[in-house]
Amino acid sequence: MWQYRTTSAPADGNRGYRWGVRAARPGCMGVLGLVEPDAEGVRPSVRRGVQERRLRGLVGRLLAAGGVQAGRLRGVGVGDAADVSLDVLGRLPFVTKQDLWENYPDGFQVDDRIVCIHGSSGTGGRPTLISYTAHDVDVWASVMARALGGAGATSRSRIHNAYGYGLFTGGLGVHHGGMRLGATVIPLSGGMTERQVRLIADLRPDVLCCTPSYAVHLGEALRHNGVEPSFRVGVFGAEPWTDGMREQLRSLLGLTALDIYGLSEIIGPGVACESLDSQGMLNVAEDHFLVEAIDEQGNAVPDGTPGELVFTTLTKTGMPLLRYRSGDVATLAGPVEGSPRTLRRMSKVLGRRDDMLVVRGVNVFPTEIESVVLADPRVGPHYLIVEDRRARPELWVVVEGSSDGRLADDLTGALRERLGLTCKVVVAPDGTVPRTETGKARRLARWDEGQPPVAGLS
Ligand code: DLL
Repeated sequence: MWQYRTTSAPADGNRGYRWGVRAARPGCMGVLGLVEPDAEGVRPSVRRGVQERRLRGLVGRLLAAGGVQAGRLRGVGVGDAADVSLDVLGRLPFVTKQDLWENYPDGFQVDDRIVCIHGSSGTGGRPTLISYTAHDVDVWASVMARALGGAGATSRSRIHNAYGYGLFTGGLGVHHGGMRLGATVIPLSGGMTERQVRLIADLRPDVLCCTPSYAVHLGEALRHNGVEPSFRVGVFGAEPWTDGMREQLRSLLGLTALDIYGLSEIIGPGVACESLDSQGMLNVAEDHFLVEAIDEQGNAVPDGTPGELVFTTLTKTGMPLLRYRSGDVATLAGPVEGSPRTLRRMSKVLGRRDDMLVVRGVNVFPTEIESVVLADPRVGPHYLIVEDRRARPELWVVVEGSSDGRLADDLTGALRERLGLTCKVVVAPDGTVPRTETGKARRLARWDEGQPPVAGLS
């Protein structure tokens, strides 16, 4: 059990899925129709049948390709697709990031009709590369169109896309999905903020897509330049963020901030996304990406219990993965009762298995600290957690804010209450914490020796 202190055309040839973008009324941002009703809105028992058929299709493809995953399947006695069902999923072998590294660059590719490659630089700068067939890109466009549609985007939307374009999946993932929806995508990529401000002033886009940290940066730049934001909704992901930050984004940018989750290994953004009606959780595109949550021993945890997310790419053909351990910890839940969306949901990512800090025996996820820090209105959106490992392990939390003399003490108390741990809180002047011009925020630094990662620590 995790010990921490928070409370398109399917690959199996199934043509039953109708393609139907149901455009919402312009200006309507309430509970919207589904982009793919036959996928998002079917009875869970019907979907289960689709998943099982696709799981067999996947296992058949892997066995036929004869690669690493085929060897492992045979190792547990699976020699034929008919040997598997959803009921025995828990007995099938896992794939890990380590496996991908050991078979770098393309040892997990099982189809040579590759049309593009994406990836991430990942932990310690070791790249992970993922090959996509045209079919995979089609699946990606489809799940991203659903994600944007669920957030209220329509064919009349203008999507300001400030996720990075390139090897990173953020930019092109939103691009494919926005175009599939019939919306207008403005491909800004990250950085060159002055130009972004100018285009927001000129084009008045209604949907903002970027990392939450860049959204804050952009919001500050708009304010600085006296440009009124035009957004109604923001689809923010690629890094952890909390409900506290949701409020900050709302007040800075005047939008409803929704969370989007994904990882290159599985497809990129669009594995799961919050919709306006999903009550703070993210709908998992589980007809394409079967999801499990497991404990440290690899056993399934019940809904509502934090576990590591494991994904199986049911329909991918270029580099499909069976039971890929994401390292991301979240809880799972069924659909909102009575909702037209019948997909299973995941919570916001609570932390990463490998980011969990163990400080003097207490396990802490950085997101827990964020939710305490950002709940205090005296604190700005920029903060940095420093894990001081020089002698006696300490946690420093550097925030920006106007110190009224009590802020550091109040935060120390609130953090102690939440984490059961005394942190050293430093209130620093505006601009102390490094800003992200683009890409993912760095909110956690390790201090092993020498100079502190940010001024003001001793
Ligand atoms: O970050 C894909 C993505 C792009 C998702 C744009 C959402 C928006 P990678 O670069 O491979 O892919 O990084 C994947 O980022 O395993 C998580 O640890 C983290 N991550 C992604 N989305 C979220 C999120 C993209 N919404 C890794 N909340 C994942 C928390 C997230 N962490």
